[in-house]
Amino acid sequence: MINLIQKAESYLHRTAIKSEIETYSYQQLLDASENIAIDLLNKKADLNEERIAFLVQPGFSYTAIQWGIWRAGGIAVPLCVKHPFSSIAYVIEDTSASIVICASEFEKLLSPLKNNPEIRFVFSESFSTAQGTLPDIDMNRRAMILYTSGTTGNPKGVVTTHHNIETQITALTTSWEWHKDDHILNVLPLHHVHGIINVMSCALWSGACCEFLPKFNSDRIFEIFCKKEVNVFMAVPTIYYKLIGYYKELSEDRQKEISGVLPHFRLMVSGSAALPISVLEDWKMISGHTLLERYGMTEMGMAISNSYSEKRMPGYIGLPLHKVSVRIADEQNRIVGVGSQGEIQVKGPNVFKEYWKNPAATKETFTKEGWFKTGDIAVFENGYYRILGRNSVDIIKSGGFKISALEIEEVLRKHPQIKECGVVGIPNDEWGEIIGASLILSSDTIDLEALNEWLKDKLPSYKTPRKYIFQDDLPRNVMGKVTKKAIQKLFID
Ligand code: MCA
Ligand code: AMP
Repeated sequence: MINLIQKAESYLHRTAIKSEIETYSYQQLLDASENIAIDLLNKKADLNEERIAFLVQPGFSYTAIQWGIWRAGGIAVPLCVKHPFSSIAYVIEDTSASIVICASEFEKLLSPLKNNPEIRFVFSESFSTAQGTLPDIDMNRRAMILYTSGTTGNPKGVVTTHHNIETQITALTTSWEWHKDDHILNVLPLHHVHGIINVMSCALWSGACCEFLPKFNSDRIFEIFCKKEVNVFMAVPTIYYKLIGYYKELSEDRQKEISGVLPHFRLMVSGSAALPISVLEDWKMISGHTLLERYGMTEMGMAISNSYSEKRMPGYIGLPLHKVSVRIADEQNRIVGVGSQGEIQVKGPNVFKEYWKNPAATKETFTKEGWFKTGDIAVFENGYYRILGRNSVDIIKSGGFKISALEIEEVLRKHPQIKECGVVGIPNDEWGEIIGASLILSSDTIDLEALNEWLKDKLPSYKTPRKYIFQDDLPRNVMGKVTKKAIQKLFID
């Protein structure tokens, strides 16, 4: 039994989802998801963990499809609405999805897959209606696969069970005191934990309302805030940075109006990347809120959080959430003492089951004692955890998205005019980091506009380099290995 869905029975007439034009009750969500489940089953008794990929905009349809897949016994594989075909095809192929659900607006994008006899295509607007029985779902079954970049080239599928997901949800609903009268605005993409679990699923678990704004837009966000319905907001630091910049350009009257509304919010959260103190302070001036900063990862949901009701520590991520065990360890996986830096390692029912079809990577990421190695470096001091950085320079965080430098390098190397390259993250106030690429050309010059155009269908836009430098050779250490730190320095200088 999936408790998230079961719980909806007790909120039937409350509003579950709000989009710009419509509102939908929990009853409508249950009815639509049941209908979808029966259609997906197509007379089978159980999808038995078949992977069902879906490409729809955030909104009621997305939620009903996710629940429909789960109720039919399938694994939900949400696709990113902003990704180019190559990234979407990679996920569909890697998961061997048996069904692909797409909104008709994406029909053209997905048309090259249409002739694949292994895949059944369904339009999200046209599920058939039929009667049927739904299977009973064990909580230890696989529920979702989300793709995340790692220190190897291709993104990996992170598999979570229903039990993992429920633990991730309840850790937050209890710690942050979610309530059925809450109303959250969801501006985040729905192929990552932040938007799916922290925002959408926590709201639905609580009987609260989740309002969707599919395309990020500062003006629209403030407009919605000023309707005084929303009382909870969660976003990545880049979004707060953009909202602050937009607010500063507004007239004094409008600023007053907004700053009169925001203090009435119950909760405002930041995460997915380090929150700069300057952003925390500026947002406090505007909203009266000290943003609650928390720390998480696709593989484990949220692990560490500042307190909801007690003092929040700027620059710190707080303490472990309910049922989550955390330790700081050195490179030999030995616990280090208070005040010493090391890797954050995590254990608990929130931690994912496995990387999809990748037992070697799964094994590699856990210690012998079963601690998940996050790759994040932190210190425990003054009674709280503080993040210092990552143990790999090849992981970049930009706009809250995790990006593998190696994945971008692999693509760049395929360009006929590029002989060698080194990709790095460059610190940036707005994006956290922006991507820089150091190129060694096989020709005298390169047309960067044409290069960006060439990259368009090979990489999502947020994985595209924003700055380039050209070199005769990449900086190397005495062993001849390229040193990324030296490349980073070139961009910063
Ligand atoms: C876009 N642009 C960028 C970048 N992305 N420039 C530099 N670096 C980037 N990374 C530029 C574009 O080229 C364009 O420029 C302009 O910004 C607008 O592009 P667009 O794609 O429309 O961006 P946007 O819609 O404004 O998006 C910004 C965003 C987005 C809303 C901050 O990045 C976003 O939704 N981030 C959230 C990611 C997230 O949810 N992460 C959670 C994963 P021009 O105008 O010149 O053409 S992490 C997670 O789930 C874990 C568990 C956790 O802890 O939470
Ligand atoms: P992802 O793999 O996209 O789920 O991103 C997870 C990564 O985001 C973590 O491993 C951290 O590097 C980073 N992250 C999440 N929250 C924070 C935070 N509050 N401060 C610093 N980094 C964070």
